[in-house]
Amino acid sequence: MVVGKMFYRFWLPAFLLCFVTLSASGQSFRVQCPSATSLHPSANASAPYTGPTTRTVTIYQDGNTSFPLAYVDEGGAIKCQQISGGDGYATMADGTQTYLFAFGPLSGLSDLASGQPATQLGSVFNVAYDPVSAPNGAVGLMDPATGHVDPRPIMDVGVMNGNMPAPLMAIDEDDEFFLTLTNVGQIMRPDLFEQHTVHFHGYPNASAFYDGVPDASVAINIGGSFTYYYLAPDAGTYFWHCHITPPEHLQMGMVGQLYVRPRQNRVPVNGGLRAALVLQQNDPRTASNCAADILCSSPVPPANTVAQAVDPRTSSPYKYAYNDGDGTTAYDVEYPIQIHGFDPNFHFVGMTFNPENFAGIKDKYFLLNGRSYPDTVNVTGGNQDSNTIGANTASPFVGAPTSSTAMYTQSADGVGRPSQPLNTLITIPEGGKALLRISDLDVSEFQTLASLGIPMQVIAINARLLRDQAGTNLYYNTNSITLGGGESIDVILDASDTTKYPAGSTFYLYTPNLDHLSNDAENFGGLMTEVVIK
Ligand SMILES: [Cu+2]
Repeated sequence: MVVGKMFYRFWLPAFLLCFVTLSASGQSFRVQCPSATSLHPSANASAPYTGPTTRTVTIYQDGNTSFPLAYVDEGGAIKCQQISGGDGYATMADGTQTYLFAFGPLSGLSDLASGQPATQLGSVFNVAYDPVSAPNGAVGLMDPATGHVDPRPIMDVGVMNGNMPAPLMAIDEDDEFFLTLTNVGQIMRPDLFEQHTVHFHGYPNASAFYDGVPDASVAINIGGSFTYYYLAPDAGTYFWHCHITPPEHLQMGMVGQLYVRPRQNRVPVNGGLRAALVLQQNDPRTASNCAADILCSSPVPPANTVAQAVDPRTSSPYKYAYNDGDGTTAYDVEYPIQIHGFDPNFHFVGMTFNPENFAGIKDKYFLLNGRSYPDTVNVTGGNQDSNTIGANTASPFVGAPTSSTAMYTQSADGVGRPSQPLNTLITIPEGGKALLRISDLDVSEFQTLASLGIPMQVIAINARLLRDQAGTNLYYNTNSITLGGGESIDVILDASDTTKYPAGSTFYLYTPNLDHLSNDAENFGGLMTEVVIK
């Protein structure tokens, strides 16, 4: 058969065009959030915890030889989240716009805009984002079965939409967490071909693939997606960050918060907390011999008969920071607080095309959840306390609520949005307790945070309950804590004495490093926030 010139002139380019169109139609952006796994036959399963269940699945070798595999089911659910890696801007408390290398939300947008974790159940995640009908769904999702996404909405939402800190993540112990990172590129730095990763700091990761350390694993290129998988480990306050050129990508803003709620939260009312902890210690998957292993995360208290109860302030069963077995880490409200610092000169150079002075990093903005005082206490679209989105009800994309005094940053479409969605206004119900999940990802400075008036009870450091091997609590009261980058501390502010801490009173969390109580040249601000009893 003779192939005529016409073939080359018309059909070959047409064929190549089809090929290019197919490749460009989003095949490189994918998302993964299965509706069922062996461990969680139903994506939304999260039953009260009364002990482990042993299950058996049949697995196949060579396609035909089958044998049973037994495993322990401790409950939990499948949780999913999608994030972008790229760039954006944040506005500092003195009004200065600062360039970021940053992660942005591609799911859970509505929850994030109201200060909530953006981590979702499969039933919420697997519905394509719509400002009204699915404000927490996955952006661009075309087909949950294949994970096919449309790249256009991904780019529309993801480009220049970095958040500081990065999108908040929270999972429950025993959850399976599918986290998709999509690299949308850095439009302000087209000379860069920066990869990004997710490093879940402190996660006992058996697989380098999901650890995000590029030297030992994979990194995500511009135009690509990768789904990280975690089986939620021991409860505690962790954090996450990009692991590409860490001093640069961390200083520039690729840092986020991540905490794991304990299995003990799922003990039904009247169920024994200590009994649940004993069951946990007998779980063959996470068993640790606490008599011999100093790394045992939650030694069982010697004797205790505390049962799960209903918290009169929230009318819900008590929540706990850890699997304590004795109820001592119960709290009414929780606030994730991430400490960070920005060097505006480094950020300016990071936006331009000049070499960065790594050894010369000198922070001038001292940040709690990406903001300095007084912006730390400004509420954007809502907050954890009210759990309402306020003026942002229709969509985080509608724009800035007119009632808010919080700093906003103009996005690529000209609309102002909070790129620092988390406030740090601690609101404690009268007679209640607040859990502060404090993490620090500052690159260059140690930071001290002090509490005036309400003592800080330190219950855990680096996601480990302070308890000796005999089960004795080693919690201590202090008025200040000091952290370096890469550390976390869990603190309970106990305002249960209503004589000392009556409704209507205000207290302060601030740094006694007095030069850190400033916003660059502005001599009032920095690492400070307010605690309000109401
Ligand atoms: Cu990065």
